[in-house]
Amino acid sequence: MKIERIEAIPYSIPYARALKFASGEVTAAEHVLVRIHTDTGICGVADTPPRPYTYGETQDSIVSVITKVFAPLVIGLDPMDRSKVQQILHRTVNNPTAKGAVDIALWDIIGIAVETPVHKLLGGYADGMRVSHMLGFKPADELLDEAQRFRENYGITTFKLKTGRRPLSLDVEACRVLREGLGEKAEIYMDANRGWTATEALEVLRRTEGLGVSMLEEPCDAGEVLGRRRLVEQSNIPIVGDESVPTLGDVARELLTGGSTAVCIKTARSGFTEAQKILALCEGLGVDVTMGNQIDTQVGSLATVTFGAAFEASSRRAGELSNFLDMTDDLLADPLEIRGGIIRVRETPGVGAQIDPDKLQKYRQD
Ligand code: MUC
Ligand code: MG
Repeated sequence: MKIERIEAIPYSIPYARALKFASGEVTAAEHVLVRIHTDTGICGVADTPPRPYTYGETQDSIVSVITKVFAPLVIGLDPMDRSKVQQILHRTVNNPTAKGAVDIALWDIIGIAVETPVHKLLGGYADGMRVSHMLGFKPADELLDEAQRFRENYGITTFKLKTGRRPLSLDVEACRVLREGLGEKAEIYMDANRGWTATEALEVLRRTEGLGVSMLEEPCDAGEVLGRRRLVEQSNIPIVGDESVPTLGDVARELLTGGSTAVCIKTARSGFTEAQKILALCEGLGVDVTMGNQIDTQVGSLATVTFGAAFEASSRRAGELSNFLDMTDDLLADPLEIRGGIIRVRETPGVGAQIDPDKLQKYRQD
């Protein structure tokens, strides 16, 4: 089997409600759908979310690097030779979500070719994942309304609160209102997207003590090394690296230098091949992981659950898998469902993301 052609299709689907966080805001899924075609007729699919404020990628840059840089290098290769493809892609620096999508699309091809679901090829640990819902910036009473609605409608009991606002009291108050309104059983953790300094983050930890916050993700810029290390040393809860750990090498560096004590894995930026290496590194070191969200569509969320459910260590915690519910539409022909707080993997060969051709036609921008 040979890779014959690669499509990188920009599209835009509006969100019903904007999601705001410390590093940006998303009002539409202006993503890139990647399709890798082979000479056997098998086609692999993956979704790519441009996040300029995190990786410096834009919709245009993703289309460009895939069609002009990656495609000429990998056309003609066997999709089974994932390591060879990885080696070639990594000659180009950065562009993590463009590389991640190529890798996921290749896994999709392999699963279809061997008539096996990719979650089984990867590890087959579980057939689904518990879901965590990410709450963007809003007044505290609206956050509680949203969390209660998601608990009622979908059975979700884990919530990631976007923080990093100033004044800090906005986020402290949001934590207090959520804890009081949701009760002791709900899991609540915070993600500041580098919105604070280390000193501000320590102040928030002090003021939220007793509210049962389970983790704090990317509180400040990990590049401010001494402040970050001081924060990690003084924190009683795991400090999760996200933007600071997009690659295997970054994960190793941040863990070894005391920048983080837990790691967020995102298949959108690591694909399945590098995500496996990151997971193994964390497992070997006894470091907790979370399966994160890149404000993914259903196509992207299906990739996350496919990987997360495949291993014990990645399915211990709830994965961030629900933000597609705020989109007005999606490209997936057979929509994802969250029932009893769980999303199931697909038992069809590959990753299982069948694209609705009419929807793609409607939303594509090329
Ligand atoms: C996160 O965990 O930081 C915010 C933007 C994005 O792409 O992902 C997020 C969630
Ligand atoms: Mg994050």
